[in-house]
Amino acid sequence: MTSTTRFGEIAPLLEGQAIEVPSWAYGNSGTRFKVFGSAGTPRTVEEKIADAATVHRFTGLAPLVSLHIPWDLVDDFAALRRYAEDLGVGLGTINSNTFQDDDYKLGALTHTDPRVRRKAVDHHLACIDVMRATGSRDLKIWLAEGTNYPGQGDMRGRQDRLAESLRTIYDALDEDQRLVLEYKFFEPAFYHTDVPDWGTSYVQVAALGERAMVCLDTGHHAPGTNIEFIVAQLLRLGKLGSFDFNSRFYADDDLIVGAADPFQLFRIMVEVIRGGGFGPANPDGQSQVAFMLDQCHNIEDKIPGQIRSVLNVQEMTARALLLDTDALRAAQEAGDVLGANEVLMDAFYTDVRADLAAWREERGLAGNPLRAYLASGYQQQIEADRVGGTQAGWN
Ligand code: PSV
Ligand code: MN
Ligand code: MN
Repeated sequence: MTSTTRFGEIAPLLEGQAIEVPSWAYGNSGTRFKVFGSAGTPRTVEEKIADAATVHRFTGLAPLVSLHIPWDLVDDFAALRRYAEDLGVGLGTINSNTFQDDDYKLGALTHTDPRVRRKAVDHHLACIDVMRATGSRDLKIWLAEGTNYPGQGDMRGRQDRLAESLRTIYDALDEDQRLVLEYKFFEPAFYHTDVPDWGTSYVQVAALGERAMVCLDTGHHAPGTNIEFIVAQLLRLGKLGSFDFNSRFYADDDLIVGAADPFQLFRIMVEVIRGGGFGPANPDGQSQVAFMLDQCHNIEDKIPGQIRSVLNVQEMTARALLLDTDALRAAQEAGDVLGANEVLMDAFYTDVRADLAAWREERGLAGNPLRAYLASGYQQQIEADRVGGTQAGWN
């Protein structure tokens, strides 16, 4: 069978693919050495959402925008939701932020001082109120907490306090809301981190209940980590809540997903599909796994960077869907080591770009969304309109 025939078979499965884009990807960002400004940077939350809606308009792949609080704090979140919906997108995951307040220098949800812990918990309760107004399903928690020196803190006591704080937050969620706990192996704490790995995140969310799950940020692992194994395990346990997709060469680089290692993204998508994490899981059509991006565009333009990112996810999803699972299973069961590997590599090496372009055109989208965006005049327009402003939020 030709790859085009096979593509025709998997094309319907691509239909509802939804990738959440992060509001902060549209702002200026950089390293601790320098943040380069870029023309046309959004001055308000509304402008970030308008840029995100533009990514969706050109790709049909990004119907939700994830917000970070307080970077995206506004007076009226219900009005912000209407504004987004008028532009054809919804508001997605709400990210809490306990990493930019002096009170949290030694911890937030884990702090020894009950006053600081209460303040951090209250911030999450405020985020849940935001979710009610925005219609968001997921509260995403990433904690910058840990210690820099052996002996500095009681690691075990910190786990206990974390569990207690998370319990209060989880109990405040509505029935249709979820909590996703993100892990990261180091940074900004360097000796120990309170939620460093999927195991710790799993232990903490498993204690909370069904609607608490793990968030896997692809950039948050040591070099050489087999991330697709973690994906398989979490799906097996029913605990993979969401992805923060990005690419890394060295640490938490936050580069365009699929740029550093498209093969890894393919392998991850193979396990997502194998584990039932792809496609609608609920009657409302929402997937159990939220496919978010968590990226920054330090030197490239933001909107084209986001367009490239969502296309990369779609491309590796299509290749993963092309995997001949019957042939793979037969080879695996026959102990045909190289045969099994060949089946997998055949799918990975299948060039789906022309098929995807045709698929887009059938849906009234441009075959090449990146070129279409660059030719649309939107970039020139925002560069002219947003002169002299300061960027929204803080990253
Ligand atoms: C932390 O490195 C992280 O991955 C978390 O998801 C934060 O919310 C995000 O980056 C901030 O850019
Ligand atoms: Mn992240
Ligand atoms: Mn990160």
